[in-house]
Amino acid sequence: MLSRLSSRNGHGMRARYSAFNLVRYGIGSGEWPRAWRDHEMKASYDVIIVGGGVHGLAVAYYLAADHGITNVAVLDKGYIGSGGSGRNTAIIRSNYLTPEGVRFYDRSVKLYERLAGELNFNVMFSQRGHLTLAHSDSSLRTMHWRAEVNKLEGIDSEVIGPQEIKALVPFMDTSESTRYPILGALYHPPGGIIRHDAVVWGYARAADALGVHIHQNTEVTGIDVSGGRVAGVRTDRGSIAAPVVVNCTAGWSTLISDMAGVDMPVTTSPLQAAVTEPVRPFLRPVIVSGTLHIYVSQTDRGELVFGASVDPFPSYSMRGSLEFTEELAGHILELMPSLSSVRVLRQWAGLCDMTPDYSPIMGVTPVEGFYVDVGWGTYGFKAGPVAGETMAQLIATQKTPELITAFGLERFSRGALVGEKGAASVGH
Ligand code: PYC
Repeated sequence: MLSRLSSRNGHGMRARYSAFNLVRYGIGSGEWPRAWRDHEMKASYDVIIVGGGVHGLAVAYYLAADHGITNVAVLDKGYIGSGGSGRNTAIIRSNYLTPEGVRFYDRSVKLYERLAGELNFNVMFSQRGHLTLAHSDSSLRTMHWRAEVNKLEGIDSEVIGPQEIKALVPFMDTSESTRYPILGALYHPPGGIIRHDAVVWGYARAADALGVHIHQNTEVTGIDVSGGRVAGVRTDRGSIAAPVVVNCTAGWSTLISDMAGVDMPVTTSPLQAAVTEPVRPFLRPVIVSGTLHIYVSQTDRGELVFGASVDPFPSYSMRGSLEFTEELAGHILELMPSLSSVRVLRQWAGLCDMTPDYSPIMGVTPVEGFYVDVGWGTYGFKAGPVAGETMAQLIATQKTPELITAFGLERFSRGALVGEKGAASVGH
């Protein structure tokens, strides 16, 4: 496996990276080759992908690996992974509420499970379990609902009680004397955390090795449409022709779609997160409390990664705020008073493109050749692989894969929403 980069559907190729290289470049005096290269921008490509996060890079990778479509450019106005892919809290799970959501995110978990081997890149996927706490009868009811839908779809999820929670997280106060006693939790053993930048770099390296061009610091300023068909994009480095353009942006998805004349029912709000100094490993599962508006996990380096609610206003700001830190600390200490002397090191925000039903918008648009993979709200990173795989299949075959038929843009005019708010880890 070490010397194979990808063997999906026979489009595999030899990797430039192998165990031999580890000795040659790690111990010897050779220089490690660049993981992905800079290229001259061509005048035309078969497919242009706007957005160099996990979604855009995954679409490029699966186009090349699964379908042999390699004349592909990925454009990012910054560096790859500098948007939502580098700003999320890297939680992976498939314990959703709707059958459509469960099936879709389960495929992503399966792809993530084999990603390190497939890309020959350690993405550090740690399936340490995921607990969504219930502090009220109504949230316990939703946990039971999710558990039943999950089980029907073959997903490992069940509702457990305070004693079982205590066995999984011994330091947590599960007594009845707290302000918000824990009544139970949805326990999802396959859930966990991953190293988000490694996923971005792994897809970028694999896509590059298969012939994809990655153009960083290349901002799309316009999209050319002629006779109802997409014709190409304009960028701050010149124009590029292409019969297929895919909008894989987060935060700017409405602005990019507007350039093609396609309206998106999306509003954009920041979601803040924070990380502490490293402490001894003491927390194995990911813990989410909707009532307390927090989620927390401990990384392999020992840092605690926290998040809370989406900021209650639309904005493109990606800065942290004192209000957030204050509220976060208050809520964390309700749940884990012993963390009172742990210091927060950094905080930041990512942009969440919220749709009316909290499900994504994926597939074709009224402009022929213009595709969207947007509207991910607070669920985007975990969907990267399955979004890449299904969008690549749609572009290559012109047939919408079963897994994403429910997520088309036209569902808003049909009133066929896929309500996924009940599966949020994040307060809204
Ligand atoms: O859906 O698991 C989730 C999540 C955590 C943080 C943001 N979204």
